[in-house]
Amino acid sequence: STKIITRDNIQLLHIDNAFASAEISLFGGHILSFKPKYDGRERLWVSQNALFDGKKPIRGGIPICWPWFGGHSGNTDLPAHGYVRAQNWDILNTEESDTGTTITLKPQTTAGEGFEGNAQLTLVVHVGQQLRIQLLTSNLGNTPFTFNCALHSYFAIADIKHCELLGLSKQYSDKTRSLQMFDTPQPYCFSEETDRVHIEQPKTLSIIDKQIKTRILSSGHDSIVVWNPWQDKSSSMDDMADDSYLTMLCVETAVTQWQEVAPQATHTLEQVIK
Ligand code: TA6
Repeated sequence: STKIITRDNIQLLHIDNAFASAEISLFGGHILSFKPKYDGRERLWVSQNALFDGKKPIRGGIPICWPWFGGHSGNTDLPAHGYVRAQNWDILNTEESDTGTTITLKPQTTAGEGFEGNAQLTLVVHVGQQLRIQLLTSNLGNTPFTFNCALHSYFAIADIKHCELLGLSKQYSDKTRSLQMFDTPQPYCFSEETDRVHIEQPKTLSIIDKQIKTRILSSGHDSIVVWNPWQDKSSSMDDMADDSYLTMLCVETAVTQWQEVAPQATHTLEQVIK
């Protein structure tokens, strides 16, 4: 079943079926919750101080970064991670099947300052035993365009200090150390602010958190971004509590290197959460 509920200034689509429950904010096309029925464990993290004012991107869940990732390369006045996560989206279709519920959404416009392409953006969310998110970028024009995108997923964990990330092996670019390259640590544990772009395309990643495993399957990506703000940054962000960093970890399936889309072509970025 699906129903629309209102929270502050935002409409939330609540999905409940035999396999799982989920919640998607129509502001930002922003998944906020995914809870499989078999274990009842919430996979996603949303800040207790998140704003639902329909203006500021919600802190947590799965922000849709599009049509750029991070700061805009040409204009620092433009919003970080593009502009569709701060727009209202519309539901194009809702389908119930014997594997779950599929919701198709799109932003009210894909045009915005800082991007010239004639694009169509579609988010397809399948809520079943697993959560499957597909972000499709189509080129409706007759000239190619380049873009970035990311599924900037915030995972709920019991304790960042007893958590390990499996599946990355190449060097990464460290945003906390002037983008210098470092070897991926084995085991990959967390003890300080972490903001890393791993330019590699693992199909499967696992977060092991006090023996609880969350699996993340990716495709259509060229990078995996790993972020934990740690204590000082957590305290400095008005939509995070001082101790927020202890129970969240961002593992983002991303296209951070410029991706070209030819006329009439479609790029699909996919993340599956188990
Ligand atoms: O996850 C990587 C990152 O770009 C970090 O540098 C940090 O800024 C994070 O995204 C959150 O960005 P936001 O604009 O949502 O506060």
